[in-house]
Amino acid sequence: MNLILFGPPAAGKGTQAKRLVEERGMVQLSTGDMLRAAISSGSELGERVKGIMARGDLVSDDIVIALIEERLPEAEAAGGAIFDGFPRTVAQAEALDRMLAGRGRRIDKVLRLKVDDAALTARIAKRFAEQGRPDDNPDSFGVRLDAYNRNTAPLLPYYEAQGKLTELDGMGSIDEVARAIDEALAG
Ligand code: B4P
Repeated sequence: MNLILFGPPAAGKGTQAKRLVEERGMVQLSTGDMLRAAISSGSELGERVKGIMARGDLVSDDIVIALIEERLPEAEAAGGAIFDGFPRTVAQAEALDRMLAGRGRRIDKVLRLKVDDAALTARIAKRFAEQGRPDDNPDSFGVRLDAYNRNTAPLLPYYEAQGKLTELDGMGSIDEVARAIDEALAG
């Protein structure tokens, strides 16, 4: 199964993807994690994206599409992937469909975690206080939310038209959201 976890920044995509990896052995393809790994390694790619991410802006489509393409064989070998934080633009969604179709695959489900802005802001303020992630500062988080509303939310009709979209309440506890995801995957 190829699954997209969809939602605004801090909706819990990474949190839930990691649980699904542990419980179901699925492969998580998180462009955010891949970009942060590039920054930590001090690679040329990391240097290019560091400032963009710290500001809260989206990294260019070419970069994230190439990162995903590189990992698709691994996901295919494992029987599918959880796409976490990708796609974030219409161009990325179209590229993903093309890359999967080229391998005789497709996206099976898109699970949207719905969380209101006040709850997102509270989660990120907590993580910023605890971990100090550079893009969790209030200014950058505002930019991230704005990027979601302008570039990523317009993908919802794209997946709805394909009959793949399931809307889930992402406001509950991590365990409650996990149960809602498991029910959606069973259905
Ligand atoms: P990401 O790493 O993808 O995003 P994230 O904001 O961390 O969101 P996520 O939804 O995974 O939240 P999490 O589970 O961690 O992106 C970071 C940046 O990378 C982007 O701004 C952009 O610059 C770049 N980027 C990545 N992909 C890109 C792409 N495709 N195109 C262009 N640029 C890209 O949860 C957040 C917090 O909430 C955690 O502290 C967690 O413990 C807590 N939490 C989770 N669920 C909760 C719950 N149910 N209740 C209470 N707290 C909860």
